[in-house]
Amino acid sequence: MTNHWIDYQNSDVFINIGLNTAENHPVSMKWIEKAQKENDAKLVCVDPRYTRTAAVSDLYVSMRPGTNVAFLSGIINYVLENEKYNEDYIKNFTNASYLIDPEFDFQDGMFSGAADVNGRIAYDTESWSYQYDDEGNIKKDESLEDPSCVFQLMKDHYSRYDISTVCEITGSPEDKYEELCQLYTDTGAPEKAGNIMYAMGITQFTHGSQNVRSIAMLQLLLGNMGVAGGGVNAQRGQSNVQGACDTGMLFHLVPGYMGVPRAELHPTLADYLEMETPESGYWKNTPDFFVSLLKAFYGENASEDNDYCYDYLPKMDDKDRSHIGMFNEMKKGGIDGLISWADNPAVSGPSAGDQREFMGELDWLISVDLFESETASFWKEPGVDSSEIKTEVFLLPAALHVERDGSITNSGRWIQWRHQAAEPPEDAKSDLWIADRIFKSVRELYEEEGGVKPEPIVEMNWDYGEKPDPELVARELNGYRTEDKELVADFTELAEDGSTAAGSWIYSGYYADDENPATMKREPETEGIGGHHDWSFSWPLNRRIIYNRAGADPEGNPWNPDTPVIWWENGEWQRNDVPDFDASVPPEETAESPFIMLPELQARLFAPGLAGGPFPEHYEPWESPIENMISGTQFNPAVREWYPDQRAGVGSEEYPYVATSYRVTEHYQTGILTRNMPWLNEAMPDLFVEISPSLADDMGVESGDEVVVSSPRGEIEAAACVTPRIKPFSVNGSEVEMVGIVWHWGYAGMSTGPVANDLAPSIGDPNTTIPEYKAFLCDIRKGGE
Ligand SMILES: Nc1nc2c(c(=O)[nH]1)N[C@H]1C(S)=C(S)[C@@H](COP(=O)(O)OP(=O)(O)OC[C@H]3O[C@@H](n4cnc5c(=O)[nH]c(N)nc54)[C@H](O)[C@@H]3O)O[C@H]1N2
Ligand SMILES: Nc1nc2c(c(=O)[nH]1)N[C@H]1C(S)=C(S)[C@@H](COP(=O)(O)OP(=O)(O)OC[C@H]3O[C@@H](n4cnc5c(=O)[nH]c(N)nc54)[C@H](O)[C@@H]3O)O[C@H]1N2
Ligand SMILES: [Mo]
Repeated sequence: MTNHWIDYQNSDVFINIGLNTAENHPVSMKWIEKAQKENDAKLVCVDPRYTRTAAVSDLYVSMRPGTNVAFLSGIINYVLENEKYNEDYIKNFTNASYLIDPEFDFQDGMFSGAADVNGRIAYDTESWSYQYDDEGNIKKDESLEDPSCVFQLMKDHYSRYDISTVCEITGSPEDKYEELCQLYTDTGAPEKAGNIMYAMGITQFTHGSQNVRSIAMLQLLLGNMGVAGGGVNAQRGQSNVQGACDTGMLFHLVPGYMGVPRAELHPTLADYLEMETPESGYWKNTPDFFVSLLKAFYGENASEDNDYCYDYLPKMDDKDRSHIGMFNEMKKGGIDGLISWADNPAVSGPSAGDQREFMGELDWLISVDLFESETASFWKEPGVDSSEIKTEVFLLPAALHVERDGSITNSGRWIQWRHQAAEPPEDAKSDLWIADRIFKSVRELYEEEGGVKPEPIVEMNWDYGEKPDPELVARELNGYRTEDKELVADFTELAEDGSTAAGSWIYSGYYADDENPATMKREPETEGIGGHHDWSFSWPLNRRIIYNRAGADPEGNPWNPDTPVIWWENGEWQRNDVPDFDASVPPEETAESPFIMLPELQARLFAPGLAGGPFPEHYEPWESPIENMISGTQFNPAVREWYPDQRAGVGSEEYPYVATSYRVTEHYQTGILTRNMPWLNEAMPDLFVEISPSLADDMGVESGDEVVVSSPRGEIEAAACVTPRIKPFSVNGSEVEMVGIVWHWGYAGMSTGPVANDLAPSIGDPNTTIPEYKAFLCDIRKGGE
């Protein structure tokens, strides 16, 4: 999130797109309702079905699953055609005026530079470059009129997304869609703040990254970034999913959002630093952060002479290490053992039935969990012959989050400490304790027995005490001077000469007082736009609204004087937040450089770095009932198809319905936590799928009847819930019916049911590989016969 939940009280209009705030993110709902009730703010809900969020919204607009790019592109086109953008903002703060290589082109759904590499489109991005003058400066046209400038290219690209074309694709009612366009684009007025919130109904697609990009572009055009009540706000998932990403849980990143080194590209530390460090922008400090990370990992063993033990760090090879890629490798017998830690892929993974089968190729599997999940018990799933499975399975009982100390980081980037409230039962131990034991035992084995390469383990810096102390982990995350172990005050103190160590640079400063982070006193609140800087710590630097230079105009006047973030007055910067720029200089020196994390220092309306294209383009999901109406390119050409034979073809007669999947309040994820609670099972006892009254009529089923849902990957039985909250979509003149699937069940625990993900396809976004859980094809028929 660029902003945070309490800041929602400053928003004028919200778009809730691809998430169900009322059910899945109830804490933020409170601040939306405050804005609605006290400031007459408007909430728009965009969702294929009428949710509980829709029920409290001021405007609900439906859309067919998997058409978010078209939906958002229509709003962008509306902004451009009706000149709703904040002109000052886009001229000064974005790359709207940059000239792009004249070779750049877009034809029939494909950008210039497309080349077929092993059956998949990999773009050569040379023609997506900026034009440079002789001195190496980017060429610009401040009038925004040059046909090669980003603004004109955008107008051209988006002119195809007029309201009626968009609604033909998305199946949205035109009147509601137009109402949304008007209401939301009014936040292009400088004093208005529009807030776009999203979650899995935006990301879980073969074009998920481009969906997010579309949101960012819309917010930039309207001048909604950096202001109070604005922002691009991903309501993150599980309570600490933000913290997990910050500390390196993603397969392609090390802690602090630096890329995992690649064997081929980065054989030495010097290669890595040279290629990964841009010449301008804040990332030019990458060497300080990366070397400090190596010092945290390898301690005194890391020195300049040995490249700070860079060779010990695992490197990425040409294998795909994403979830789908890992299971594909498992299928081929390429993986001996799996530690499934607080994870239940037997239910949560795409084409989960196949993934459970692939687990049988493992020699061993360790599940670290509170309960025996479907993953831990995959070998005794009903219908499976256990004698055929060679995998040895270990179950390590873990403590629940209230049974241990530690921090979690919420969607607003707030790092908050939690104290242990109860002792874990019996043998259950905290995850830190378990990790510590495993590490120390493995290290002991390497010390005693040697091995092919013991050094990366034996020389690792690992010292959190006998009974590992989470505060020592916190200390390391914060960072310290290696000489005297004194904590660094913030990441500006980190250095590339080995004199500092830091486990995740963005966290530097959160533990700096060496006090308990829960009770630490922070800067007092100033003017009061709801920053609450004295409560918890928000990375980076306790800044609550990032890119906040863009919250004031080039001269330093706040766009909205009622909710100023940082503004220039009486010859100095006044602040309601921690400045995201050099506040020792007057406004004119930062007027054209508010987006400090990019080398251009200005935000990208045109993004040359993204797989799939510099502008988002509508493609149908991998499986779709219709041909792409806007170009001849059916689905995102940049995706990797793992199992093409598992795809239902365009307009498939066998699988004519669009399936989507979602959550209910009463259950959590794969259900292991909640299906072991009798009272929650009573509230929500069985797996069900939601269908429209018209589809139910066609099928001759009523609510409560058993139905069978099938896809090329598998088949499940569920109870039908017939509800007018679901309606068919009118798409290009024909009706498309949707099947809404709740996915919280499996065969383990107290309440059992089929695994909905046996239906979902193993296909993902080319940038993130997040699977397309929210738009695929299925059939549904009456069951129990
Ligand atoms: N009670 C409860 N709360 C949870 C969780 C839980 O399991 N239970 N899980 C947590 C986690 S890890 C996460 S990631 C979040 C997820 O939070 P959300 O993203 O809010 O969760 P979902 O219910 O999966 O999906 C949200 C909505 O997307 C809609 N949708 C489907 N396809 C599309 C589409 O193409 N476009 C649009 N605009 N909408 C679409 C669905 O109808 C659904 O209402 O919730 C967190 N909170
Ligand atoms: N069809 C479909 N599939 C989806 C999604 C969807 O929207 N639709 N959403 C996806 C998303 S966003 C997510 S986040 C994933 C979630 O997928 P998973 O992470 O696999 O699902 P969880 O149920 O959260 O599983 C976590 C396991 O951790 C255990 N656990 C809980 N607390 C602790 C703890 O403190 N320590 C340990 N060691 N274990 C603990 C739980 O008991 C549970 O068994 O599912 C994905 N799958
Ligand atoms: Mo999630």
